[in-house]
Amino acid sequence: MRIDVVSIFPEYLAPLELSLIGKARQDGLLELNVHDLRTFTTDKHRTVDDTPYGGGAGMVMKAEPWAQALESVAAAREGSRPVLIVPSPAGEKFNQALAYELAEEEQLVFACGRYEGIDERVIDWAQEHFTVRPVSLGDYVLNGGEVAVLAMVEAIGRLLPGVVGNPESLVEESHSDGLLEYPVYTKPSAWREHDVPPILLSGNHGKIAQWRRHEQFRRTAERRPDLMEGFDAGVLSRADRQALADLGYDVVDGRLKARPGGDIEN
Ligand code: 6GU
Repeated sequence: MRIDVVSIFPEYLAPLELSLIGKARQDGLLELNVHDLRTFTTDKHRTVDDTPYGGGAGMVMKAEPWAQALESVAAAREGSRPVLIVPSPAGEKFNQALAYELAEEEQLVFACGRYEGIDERVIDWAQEHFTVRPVSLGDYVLNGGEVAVLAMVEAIGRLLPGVVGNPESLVEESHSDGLLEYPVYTKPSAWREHDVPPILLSGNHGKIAQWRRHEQFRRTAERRPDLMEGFDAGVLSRADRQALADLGYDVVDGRLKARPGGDIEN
C-alpha cells in the first residue's frame, strides 16, 4: 500500500517512523510519504489560508495549493483511483470495518485540514481524481487532521499483510467480532489482594473460552450497549444465549434486545 499525507505540519506525522508502522515502512510493506502543503504555494509568503466568504470567525484553507498537492500525489500512481480521506468532525465515523475496507486499497491520500477547514470546492473537484471520503474519529473537535491521521494510519497499517507478526492477534481483539475484548492477566496470580480469576489457572480450555466469551458480553453490555443492540444473534451458541439471558438480553428478530427491566449489574 502507498499512503500520502498532506499537511502544513509534516513534523506532526513523525511518530509514523516508530514501532510497528515504522518497521512496516522499513520492510517495504507500506510506502508512506508526508508532504508539506506549503511547498505547493507560489507566493512569497507561502499562503495557505484566507478569510471566509460570508464572514465569521477563523480562516479557510485556499483551494489552489490543495489542488496542486493532490494532483501531484494522484499522479504518482497512474491508472488507479486513490481514496482521498479528509479527516473532519463532519465526516462518517471511522471504525474497524472501515479500517479493513481501506486496508484493501492500493493508495490512500490523507488531506489534513487546519483552521476552519478546506474550501469546499476542493472536495467537489477532487472527485474527478479520487474516491473522496470525509472521515471523523468521533464526536469531538481536534485542531486539525494530523492526530486523526496518526490514529487511522495505525489502525489501517496494522491490518496490512505481514505488519502484525502473529495474525492470530488480529482475530481476538476488541471490535473484530463486534464485541469488546475480554480482560487479560499475567503473573503473578496473586497481586496486592487482587487474584487472577481462578478459571484462567484451571487448564480447562473449553471453560476458559466460555468464560472469556461471557466477559466480552458483560463488558460490552456495561460499556457499549449500542454495540449489543447491533450484534448479529445468528452467531450465538446455546451457552452464549444463556450468558446473555443472565445479562438481561433476549434474541428478538435475530438481534439482541435488552429485556425491559433487565439488569446488567450481575
Ligand atoms: Cl478526523 N479531524 C478533526 N479535525 N477533528 C476531528 C476528527 C477528525 N474526528 C473527530 N474530531
